[in-house]
Amino acid sequence: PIVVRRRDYRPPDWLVPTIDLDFSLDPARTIVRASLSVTRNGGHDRPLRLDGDELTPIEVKVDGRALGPGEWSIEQGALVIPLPGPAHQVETVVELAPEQNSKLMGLYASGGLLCTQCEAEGFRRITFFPDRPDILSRYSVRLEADQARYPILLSNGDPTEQGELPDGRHWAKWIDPFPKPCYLFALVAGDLACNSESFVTMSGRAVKLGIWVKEADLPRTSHAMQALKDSMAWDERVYGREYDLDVFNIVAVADFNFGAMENKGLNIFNSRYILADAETATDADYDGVEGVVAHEYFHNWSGNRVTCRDWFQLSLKEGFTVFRDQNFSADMGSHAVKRIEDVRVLRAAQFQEDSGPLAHPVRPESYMEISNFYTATIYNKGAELIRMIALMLGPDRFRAATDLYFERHDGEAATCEDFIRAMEEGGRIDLTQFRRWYEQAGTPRVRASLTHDPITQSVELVLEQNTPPTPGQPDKAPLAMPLRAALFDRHSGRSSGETLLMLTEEQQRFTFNGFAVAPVLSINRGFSAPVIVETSRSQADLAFLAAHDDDPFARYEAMQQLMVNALVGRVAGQEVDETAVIAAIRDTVNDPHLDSAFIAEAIRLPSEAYIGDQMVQVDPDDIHAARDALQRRVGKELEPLWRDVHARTRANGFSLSAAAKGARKLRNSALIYLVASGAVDGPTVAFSQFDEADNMTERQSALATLANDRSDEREAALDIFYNRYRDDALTLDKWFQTQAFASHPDTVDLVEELAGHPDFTLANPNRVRSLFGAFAGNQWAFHHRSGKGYRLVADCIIALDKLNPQTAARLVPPLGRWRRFDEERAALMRGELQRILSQPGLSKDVTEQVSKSVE
Ligand code: B3K
Ligand code: ZN
Repeated sequence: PIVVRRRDYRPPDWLVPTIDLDFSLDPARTIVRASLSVTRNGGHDRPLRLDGDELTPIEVKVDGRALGPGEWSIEQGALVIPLPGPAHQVETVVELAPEQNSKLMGLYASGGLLCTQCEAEGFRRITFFPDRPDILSRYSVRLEADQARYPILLSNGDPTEQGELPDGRHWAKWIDPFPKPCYLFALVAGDLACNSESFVTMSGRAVKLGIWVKEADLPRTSHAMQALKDSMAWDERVYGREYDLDVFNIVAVADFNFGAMENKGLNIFNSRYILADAETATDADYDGVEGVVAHEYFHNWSGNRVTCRDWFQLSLKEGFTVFRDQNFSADMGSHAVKRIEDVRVLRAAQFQEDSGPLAHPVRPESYMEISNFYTATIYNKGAELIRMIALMLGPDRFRAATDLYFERHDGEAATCEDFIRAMEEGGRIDLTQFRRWYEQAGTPRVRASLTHDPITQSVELVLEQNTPPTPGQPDKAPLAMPLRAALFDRHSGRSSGETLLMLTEEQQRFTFNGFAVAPVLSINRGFSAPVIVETSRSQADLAFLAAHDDDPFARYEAMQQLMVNALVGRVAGQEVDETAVIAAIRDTVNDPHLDSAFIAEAIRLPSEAYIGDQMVQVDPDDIHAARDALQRRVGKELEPLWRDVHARTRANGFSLSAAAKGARKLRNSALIYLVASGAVDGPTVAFSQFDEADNMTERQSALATLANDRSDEREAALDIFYNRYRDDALTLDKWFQTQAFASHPDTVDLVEELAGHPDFTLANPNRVRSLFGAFAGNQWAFHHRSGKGYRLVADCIIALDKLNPQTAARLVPPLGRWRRFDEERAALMRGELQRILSQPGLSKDVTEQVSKSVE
């Protein structure tokens, strides 16, 4: 495959100020007529080149005249037409078969609907067009379809006209006044019902909001609607950004390659991020709906009004928009818990990516397939970079800087460099060194050591940073990072206040005076920089912070570090004092000043994967055994506490209040420990919770707890769950996912069985992720020493690649982490990668991920 490089960017040869599209829709045979006004950009004589993917032109016209076969050509799928003048009108006609489109890119059919997905390069599967984000065009779209089958016809912008036609067909016209890149084009046709409400913007304009779903799903749309209104109000209040069209529509579809898509005025969503009710959605699902609705809405400014010049700038819109949605969700709920969750995701997904063969900078230098770069690095690390800038600037200067960015680049296709410059000018700061964060891959490690001098009553903090090499980047330069720090008096339990340390050198010393006794260091509070901090704080100091730190993230972190030390010690066969861990857990649960959601986060043992990340070589079996043993011990020694917490957090009726959500979270932690304790009634308590729950949070977590061990209750609960939800795809996904993620000795065999289950299908990405995505993230099961887990995932990748390469490629990274495992496992993993690579006709998507991973 061809490698695309950032440094090769050239402005487009031809611009397309306007495009008229006419769709005659039909699942088997859709006719697309496009009329483009094209203008030559600069003095050159290069032909017009319109990208195409699996398209054959039925007709090509220039300025109204049909061209003969010799007057155009097809090169690598693209339609190439030499044109004489500075401006022309080009018309093409193509035919599509949406029902045959299993890639879910371009125009496709999903559950009786016709819908589109264009980002990144799907528009070229719909019509011939210069498919790059720096071509901004005004769209006018006419849709025509069978009225009975497709009564609703939607596209971007505002609806203008509609009418009926003979033969039961009808049509509608949509005009989008805002010039946009083609990746934001969308259409939907189908039999949809609408949850319709209105929002009045800050300047007093009424916007008609519509959430379109299958009729039966209407009752499950109210949370998404509330989230949409809250996001609109939040963006006005926090960023001064107002919505700009008269309508804002969202459509939920069942078959979707990722979460959702921010098409201008017509967001299309994976239904799992729209539909929610107490019967089927967990609290995490509710939060997911709120976060993704907000994310896509916020793209209207960070992405649509200001878009990306090229795909190397993807984090310009994604990192910034993730940062915005994270802060929105924090404002809607708990800042402390949201930060903990976001850091957990960053560490689990981005730190792993950054330490493996697929590591890449936030602004990559090259790609084979851009779809492979919708990564945790672009999204989550990108968001962390914005967070650091916002921290360095403070709220007022950050707001001045984003105002400048939006004003300066409104209507443009911008770059990360444009963004940084706006931050510098609007925020009055020099980001010269900070820019390295965009160029350099890899997670920096910061060593912090504190020495106390009782004579001068001072402490010296030495910070040393280094970033390990990543593919193609052997040498790393020091980064500029803001580290929030505080020193605590170990007797009073109070700190002398927080300071922001700017680490810019490889090694830096900071001196603090007025400490008669050595203080306890709290550093990277709030996870102010996305780095790994290594301190050699004792278990006693960590326990102190776990009890006294006034930064909730730091407090959580101290708990995690305490537990990690105990677990890594166990794996290494060392005698580590675990009483500090047990005491810290007990004290945290009993602390009356802490809210339940925070307590639940803080007392949770780190995941097996996270423990593995702390070790030079991952031993999945030993890690599993160590975590299991510690969990059992905590369960046993505090058994009365878990019984008490489990009983007292039982709710009287369902509510989505923060307190109720927190209580459910804590209740589930208590259940996990209670069952882990080995108490004989563990499975019955879990089964009762499963059976009596009036909400999915408690039901699914009880099921997940039961799924870990052999018991009659396990089998009964799985059967009940299946029979109750077999007709609801999103909930049935949970049935697959819970089993694939279970810490059960037979998981690998069970996953094989489930892959043959009549309800399993490769055609639906949610189902694939529920089974194979969850399984590949289940460290103990996936890395079964037989290698069977690797084989199952590789089989899935090979089969899925023929249907849906994008989703297939997303399953590759877990196999690519072979360097972190013992020789036998590494050989088995590489063997599977090689087997995948030897398949004939492998997609560009999978080829890129596998070839980078196998070396
Ligand atoms: N921008 C889309 C992601 C498109 C992914 C294409 N492979 C959703 C989002 O980030 O909001
Ligand atoms: Zn996004």
